[in-house]
Amino acid sequence: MTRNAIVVTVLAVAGVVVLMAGPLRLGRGAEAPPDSAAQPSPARATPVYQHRVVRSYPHDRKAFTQGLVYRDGVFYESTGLYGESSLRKVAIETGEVLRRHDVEARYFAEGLSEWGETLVQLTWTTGVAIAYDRETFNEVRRFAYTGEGWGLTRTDRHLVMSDGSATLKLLDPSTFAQVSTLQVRDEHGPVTALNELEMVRGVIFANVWQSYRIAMIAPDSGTVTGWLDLTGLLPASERSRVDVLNGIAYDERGDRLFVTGKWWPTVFQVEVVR
Ligand SMILES: [Ca+2]
Repeated sequence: MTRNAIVVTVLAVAGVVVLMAGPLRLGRGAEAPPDSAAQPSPARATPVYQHRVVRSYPHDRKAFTQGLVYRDGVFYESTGLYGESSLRKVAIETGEVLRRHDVEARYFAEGLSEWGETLVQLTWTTGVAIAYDRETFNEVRRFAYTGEGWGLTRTDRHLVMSDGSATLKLLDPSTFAQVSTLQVRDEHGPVTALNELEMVRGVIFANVWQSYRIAMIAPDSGTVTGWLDLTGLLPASERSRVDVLNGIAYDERGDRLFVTGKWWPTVFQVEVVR
């Protein structure tokens, strides 16, 4: 066989193989699932977790809750509205107010976080954060911030402040200077109306204003890694004369997650059902 004859033979065999393989490939393609690996994959849907109520505790119906913190067996609570704003120390089991400081009537108190031996309270649009001694509620100092202050929590190094947008601000706790920001988003884009905050085992929980949802936010990227759906948490019989869900506290040692709302009669201990 000449060299040319070998080449022709090889090409002919290859052609037959291609002809045979053609229909075979088409057949296999038709059987493949619609979203095969060859297609660009859509953004993954963020998981939505349900909740289970573990226990219920009484809550002051006159508390327009803006911030809730757990520490050493009690709640610390910030309540809003002009002329009604307060800082409170509250017994969990009974809802009894153990200590109360009334905030000046020109301030609408907002988010609350602990830092060291102090409690730090925001005042919505007035750009003033007030630090109190946690034991005595005596004012220790004031900080200035720009923009609105809604929710407040902390990491190991920073305070984390929401302002109703999709941006969380990381603040230097000794000066309130803005260190960086976190853009919170899920697969649909920015997640706005972030309100009360709580750090829960390294994840920032943020309840979304006027909804029954809590976004679970990765603190390094701002990505919402899960949604906690609290729909139906407040029984229908308790929904009169209440405002929205607002208030998240976490007992790290007891692994207890607490949520409540503005003027709600109840603080719920809830479990995330995964
Ligand atoms: Ca909180």
